[in-house]
Amino acid sequence: MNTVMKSFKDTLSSGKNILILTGSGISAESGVPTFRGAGGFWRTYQATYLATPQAFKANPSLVWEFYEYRRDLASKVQPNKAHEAISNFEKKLTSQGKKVTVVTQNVDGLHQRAGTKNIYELHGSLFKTQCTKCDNVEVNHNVPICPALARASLPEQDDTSEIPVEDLPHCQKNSCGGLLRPHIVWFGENLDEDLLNKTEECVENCDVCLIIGTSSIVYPAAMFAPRVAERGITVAEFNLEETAATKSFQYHFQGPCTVTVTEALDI
Ligand code: BV8
Ligand code: ZN
Repeated sequence: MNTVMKSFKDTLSSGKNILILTGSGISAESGVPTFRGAGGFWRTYQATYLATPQAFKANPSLVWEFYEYRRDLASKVQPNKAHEAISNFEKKLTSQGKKVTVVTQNVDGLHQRAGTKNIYELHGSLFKTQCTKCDNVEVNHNVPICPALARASLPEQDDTSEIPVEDLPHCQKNSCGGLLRPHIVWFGENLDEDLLNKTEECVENCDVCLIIGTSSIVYPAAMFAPRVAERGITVAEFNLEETAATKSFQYHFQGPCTVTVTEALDI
């Protein structure tokens, strides 16, 4: 093991309150495209357009096709060694009376399927819906979520969808009948206040921080790890390449996170 990794692991071994921040890069080796990679959603399908309240208002069927495609994909892939390493690390440290918190930007649910318990999904979940009329939020793992979306595929460049709005998922709570939307934070939407407060508390109290598989471009998620570093706390970045935030961190471990994270958490 190289001396830099050894020195990080020594620091990690004395940590009692570990914050682990993750982005889409941690799910890449499971087969979930990242937002900026070659097959990324954004480059090809303008997710920055589709992941907005404006797009949903203008064309709810197109946005639902985009999300059903991702629900189908996420339900078919498996957590990878990096997700598993984090889950095993949490179990081990918790048994020693220490605390591990995962704060993820991901909406694919792979951390939870790998067994992670203490997790905040900053940007929501592909497997939760919220009602546009009564705001009811529900877990929904049905794939397809409704018959009309059974053949959802990534929408082509032309922004059309033949699915009539009445065939999209609607609220079953009481007799509401409101149109459902994915329980996802879209661009231009605020994050959940309670989740933000809990994340801020971790940022202020953690004694070691890992930031894994994120380009640190999207705010406010991108500001947490630099805030930890400003407190003089050790932050280690795990990424295939340097990012916008690398210069703020004490450690940068380059490579696929199934290798680097697995090694780092094996303490
Ligand atoms: C907000 C859910 C207050 C959706 C997501 C103009 C108008 C309005 C807002 C803004 C504006 N300009 C800027 C903003 C703020 C905006 C923002 O940050 N925009 C960006 C584009 C600059 N933020 C917001 O709008 C947020 N809300 O600010 O509210 C407000 C309100 C009104 C007006 C102003 C402000 C809400 C942001 C949440 C958006 N929702 N997700 C969905 O999933 O469909 S964001 C989504 O993209 C992800 O959740 C994630 O956060 C982000 C993608 O980033 P990454 O996860 O980092 O993925 P990426 O592909 O970029 O990078 C992958 C990394 O992994 C790479 O570095 C790669 O090298 C690495 N990697 C790849 N493979 C591996 C690997 N590393 C290791 N191993 C590997 N194998
Ligand atoms: Zn409702």
